[in-house]
Amino acid sequence: MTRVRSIELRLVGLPLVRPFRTSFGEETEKVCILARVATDHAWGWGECVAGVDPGFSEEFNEGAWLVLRDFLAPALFRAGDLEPDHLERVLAGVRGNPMAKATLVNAFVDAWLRERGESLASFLGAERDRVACGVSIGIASSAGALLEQVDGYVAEGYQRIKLKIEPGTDVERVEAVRAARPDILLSVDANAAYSLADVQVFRALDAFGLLMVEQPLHHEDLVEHAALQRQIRTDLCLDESIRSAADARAAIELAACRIVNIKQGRVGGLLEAVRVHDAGRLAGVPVWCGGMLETGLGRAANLALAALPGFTLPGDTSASARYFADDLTEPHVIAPDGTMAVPRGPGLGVEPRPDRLEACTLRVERLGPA
Ligand code: OSB
Ligand code: MG
Repeated sequence: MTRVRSIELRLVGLPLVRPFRTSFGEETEKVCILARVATDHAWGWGECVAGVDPGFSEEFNEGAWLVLRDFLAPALFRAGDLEPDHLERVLAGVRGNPMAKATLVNAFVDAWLRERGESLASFLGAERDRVACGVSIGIASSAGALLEQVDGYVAEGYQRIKLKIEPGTDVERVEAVRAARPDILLSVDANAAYSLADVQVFRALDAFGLLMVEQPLHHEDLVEHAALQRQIRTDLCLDESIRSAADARAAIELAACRIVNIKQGRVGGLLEAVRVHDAGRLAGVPVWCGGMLETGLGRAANLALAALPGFTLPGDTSASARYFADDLTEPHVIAPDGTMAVPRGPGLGVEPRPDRLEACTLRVERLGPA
């Protein structure tokens, strides 16, 4: 049993190496909340995957900060002695808000594992010590600029390239990349920018041998995704639509997708992420580890998760250099074969570098028992 003694919330900002544009917005800087949970014998870190605005989901940094400070942290303090198994019940008095919840679930699990000297990967049930990596490329200013980025990432070894798409340039961009790179594993991510009236776009994309089309339609509409899946050959993958293992089971049951993107932060943390993985595995549905442009802290959690046996497709688990010139942690690096090492030390197995953490900090608030 382990008691939470104090929690420090910290807003950090790190410039991205290049702007990341999706169908729902553009980011030039990664700004996110980190929670550091102190137990009697350890610290644990959790990174919140919410962004500056509620563009990807309803959650956003300033809202998540209040939910953490005024509801979730007090619930953890009131709970007293805890095991990882108790966490979600303790936080269940807050409806929704999976990204805020994930921050504390992951931070507590990290501290609890550090106290015991066990790695996160081993705790979650990882079976690999390296994971296959892909990369997600934002919407580029031109087809030429996109091809240049694709060439760079393929040269670095990335095993799968994902292109962000939006209405208007979708088919021509995919066609250009496919013509230049006939043999790569290629997928697209629409971030819910389309409707069922756009079925001809997805029929056209069927010609390019894509590994998958990620989240084409509205995040709340599983039935429409099932209707689209029936009309195209390419496998659909859901991201925004899957906020829990229950959502994953519903999507699979409805045949709304044939692949699931698991982002631990989007589903309420690492424990629920394992249940989504288990639901996929039981149904024979491949899963892969998504990303939210996390710093090296959040990416360490993703790497541990991606080492579970059901993660059979390369994830958006890219190297630090793909995001930041100077990461918060020691950099995660990609090997020429397109794999990255799963951290093996206690807990997350990585820490923020103190000087870098200070330099990136925008705000800190310390919380304790009432
Ligand atoms: O939809 O997968 C997405 C980043 C931010 C928000 C949503 C998404 C993404 C990515 C990048 O595609 C994944 C990564 O490299 O972290
Ligand atoms: Mg996505």
